[in-house]
Amino acid sequence: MKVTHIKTRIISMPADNPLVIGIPVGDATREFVTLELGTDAGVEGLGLTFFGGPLTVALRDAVDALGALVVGENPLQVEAIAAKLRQAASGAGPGGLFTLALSAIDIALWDIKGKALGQSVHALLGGYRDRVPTYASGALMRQHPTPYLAEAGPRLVQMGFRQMKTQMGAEPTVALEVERIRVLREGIGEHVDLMCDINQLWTVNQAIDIGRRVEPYHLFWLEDVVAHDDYQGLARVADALTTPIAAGEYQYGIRPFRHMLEARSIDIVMIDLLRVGGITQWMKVAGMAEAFNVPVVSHLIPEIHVHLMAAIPHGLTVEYMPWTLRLFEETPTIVAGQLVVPHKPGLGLAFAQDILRTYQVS
Ligand code: SMN
Ligand code: MG
Repeated sequence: MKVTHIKTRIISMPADNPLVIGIPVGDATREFVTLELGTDAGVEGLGLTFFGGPLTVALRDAVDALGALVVGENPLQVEAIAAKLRQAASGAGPGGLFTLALSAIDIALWDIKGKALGQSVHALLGGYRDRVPTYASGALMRQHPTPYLAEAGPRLVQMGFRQMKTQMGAEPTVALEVERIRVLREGIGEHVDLMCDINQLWTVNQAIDIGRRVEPYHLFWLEDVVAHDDYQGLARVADALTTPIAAGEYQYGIRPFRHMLEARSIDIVMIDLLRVGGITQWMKVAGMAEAFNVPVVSHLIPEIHVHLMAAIPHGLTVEYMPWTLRLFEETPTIVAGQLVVPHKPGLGLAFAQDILRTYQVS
């Protein structure tokens, strides 16, 4: 089998989140680069990537340029293709646009592999379980005022979520930061898991101070409390708090995870499918985490991450950030707070052609 053609598109969609109710998005948009990789066997794989912001056009160009080098290759030889692309791109990796573009191709190759073999990607990667816990994300963000959280948290529980994530890092005082967590915990009760993301906004001392003050509300994890590459600083926070510390979404490639794990910076590894380099690299980090006895969680793109998190024995939960759902005809359902793993060959996804037609800008 050989790759015969590639097609990329830039999709610009309204920046909404179906879990956010009562807050208009205005005219904000979110950009995605989609990839369709065709083969001489008639099997087609799909991939996607983003994080381009104003560089989305450059990201699409990068996928096109790398994709052109994949034409003629055997799509089942995923590592060989990645090695060829790395070498061709010279020093343009391991971070940034090169890796984001490589990820789209890697994802499409795994989709092809699954379809060609008649197996789901989840089965090819390990097939550990059929359902994975999931948590509501993006609905309780730091720009939403505390009274909104008091309404939105219980609403997510009514929708069936048993886990949800909020954010801190933008309130003017420590007391107001803590108040957000107190109000949310009171609203959702004791038996719902509550995570909190700081997105690198605190110093080590702030993280220890505020982290200690919110310990009575037993957060499921505190995420990215300080700069993503301050491994020693993160380790100080992790030592000082009982609350598990999660990080990893900002890391490019696999090697930074080695340093985080060696420094004992984190209690939970969060892997971003696009920044790590696609499915192939995601699984390597998951293996590294397992060797350190540290659980794994995913970042964004729940439709694809469901396969990966269901393949490994030490996955905690899939982030249900519903940004990409509308790109696809059908996405995994949630039953009793768990995502159901699709059993169709490959990723079990098909781009929604009407959405592509409506929102394609290039
Ligand atoms: C996040 C990061 C990037 C885009 C959206 C949301 C956030 C998360 O850090 O963990 O969901
Ligand atoms: Mg995060």
